[in-house]
Amino acid sequence: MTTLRQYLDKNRCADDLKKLIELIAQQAIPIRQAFIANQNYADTENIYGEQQAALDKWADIHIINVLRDSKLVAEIASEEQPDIVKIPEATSDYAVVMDPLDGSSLIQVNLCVGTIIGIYENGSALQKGKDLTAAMYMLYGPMTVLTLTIRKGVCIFALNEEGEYLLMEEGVKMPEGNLYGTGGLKPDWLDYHAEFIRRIENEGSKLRYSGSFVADFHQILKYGGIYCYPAVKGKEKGKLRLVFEANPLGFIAEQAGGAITDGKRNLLEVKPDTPDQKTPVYVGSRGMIDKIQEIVLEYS
Ligand code: AHM
Ligand code: MG
Repeated sequence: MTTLRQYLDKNRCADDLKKLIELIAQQAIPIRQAFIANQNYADTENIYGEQQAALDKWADIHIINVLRDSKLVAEIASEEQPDIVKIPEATSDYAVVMDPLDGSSLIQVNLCVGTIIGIYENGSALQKGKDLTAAMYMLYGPMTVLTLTIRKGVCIFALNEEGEYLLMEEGVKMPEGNLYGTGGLKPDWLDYHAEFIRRIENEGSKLRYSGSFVADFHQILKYGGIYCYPAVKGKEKGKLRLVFEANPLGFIAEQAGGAITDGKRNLLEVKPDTPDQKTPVYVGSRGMIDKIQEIVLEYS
């Protein structure tokens, strides 16, 4: 079977990028081991006013330390940090954007959560999603799975007992499926979103929503459909963050033939102003994205 190293070599991945991807992917092992000791909530909130899980903080500090020691990364923008972390002693100029532990409300119920990563060249974390050099996520489910793109399509690896990632699928294509998940309380949905959900339900779409974006995205990647975290009354920007969550997963979606939008525009074209910028998110199969954009137009 092809290992992660063999895949990166075969695809002529630059040396430092290869080291960086492998280094990050390996952190799935200590992060998984930290689940038992970090089950509870910490007594702190992140800058979004969300209570931090102990594992959120543990994974955040762990990955930042590993990246700092590697000297491969000049800047890190993390969902759990108030500011961009600068590493002046770095010898490479990659920038990493990350959600160290996405889906943290599910840690205590042992449902699937993951680590989301985007990698840019040229030292800056505040770039458009379409300019990502690589995007990946590790999913801590029954298996530890790595989904990766280095701008050459999407592939999925699984971690074996020897700590080696083995290629399970290459050239992953997101089908036109019928799964959907949506965040936001129903009474707070805006009219266009309610209409979209009504239409796709009438057309046979089936609800699948766990509360972990990365896990919900993974099943959309495999089976097709749409994941939504919409604008809602009183929260016109929704909940999810453009830089740490939407862009890496949207980039993977696009590499697999899917798309991402805020309802009006391709999110990968949006230049972030600040690391903590929020955005409504619709990500999934091409046909679903076309449909929500048509409905938004009808209602505007
Ligand atoms: P997190 O990064 O702190 O886990 O927050 C983001 C999560 C997403 O993974 C998930 O889709 C969403 O928040 C769930 O929110 P809600 O509980 O409002 O449905
Ligand atoms: Mg998150």
